[in-house]
Amino acid sequence: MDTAVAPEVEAVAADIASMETRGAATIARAAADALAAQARESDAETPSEFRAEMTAAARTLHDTRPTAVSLPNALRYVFQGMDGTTVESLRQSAVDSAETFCAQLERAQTDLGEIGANRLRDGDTVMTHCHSTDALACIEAALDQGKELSAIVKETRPRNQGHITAQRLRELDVPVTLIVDSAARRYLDEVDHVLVGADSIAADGSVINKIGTAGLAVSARERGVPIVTAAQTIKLHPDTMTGHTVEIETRDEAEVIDDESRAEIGEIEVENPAFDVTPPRYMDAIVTERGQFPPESIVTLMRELFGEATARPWEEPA
Ligand code: RUB
Repeated sequence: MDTAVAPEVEAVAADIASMETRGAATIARAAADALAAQARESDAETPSEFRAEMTAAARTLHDTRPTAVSLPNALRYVFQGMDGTTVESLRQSAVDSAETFCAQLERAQTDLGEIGANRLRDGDTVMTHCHSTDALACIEAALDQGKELSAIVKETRPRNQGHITAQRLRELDVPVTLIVDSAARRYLDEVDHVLVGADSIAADGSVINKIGTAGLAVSARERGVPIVTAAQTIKLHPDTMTGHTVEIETRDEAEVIDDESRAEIGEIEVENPAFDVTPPRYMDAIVTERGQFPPESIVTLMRELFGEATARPWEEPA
């Protein structure tokens, strides 16, 4: 039997898959909102029908992009709060749970920003990679504290999310220098901090973020420039506590090279991994809304937050 998935869920899933909606925190919010829409729009007649619809919606959202754990963590959160013996009570609790999740998400980013801002001093220059709302929250909080900052922004091929960062920073009146990714090492001598976000953080403290982060971290360490990951706790990947690895998304080859240029070159392989893994030894700190952690100690926070429970509501039998 095909279980009804609300058109809004299908639309949100399509936007996440196409990266119209992108960035781990934004994806998490969109997924929670979509589950709330599913709950509101459901015309299920029995609690089990309602749960089956919610599971189908969760699966549709879950199967869009594999690397950012904020997505399954958002789904888990909404399902944990969904409780009741009638369709109405299930509906209301799911909607409430999604709303609480989104409110917490916003608060976490603000709190994290204030903690991250403490690392930045007046007059500092920050290098960024990709576009991370968590990283930007740290810069924004530092500006609110009256500090003046400037930024060197890596364009972040192939999708150029650095352009979004540059635009946001200009809206905040921060002077921006845009560079190509391969110029990063040269400009590291001119920066005081490297600030990146995360899609997932593994139990050993590895940071999974936009491709290019790992190379940047190695270069930053070699140049003696501190590099920090700004990541809300929804980026902590519970499955990695039991030995699972984080799946790295591979995207369309056409993001790397257009068909015409490719044909001119001749027969080549093209690969387009979207994320990479920065080992904990190359990262100075992970800043969360719960404080700043040396990467190797993040597992203590993960145990506290998740215990051993890693429910997978999108896999429940419908
Ligand atoms: C986005 C990316 C960002 C993290 C953190 O990749 O790698 O650094 O998602 O973002 P993509 P945020 O553009 O492929 O989604 O701090 O906003 O959650």
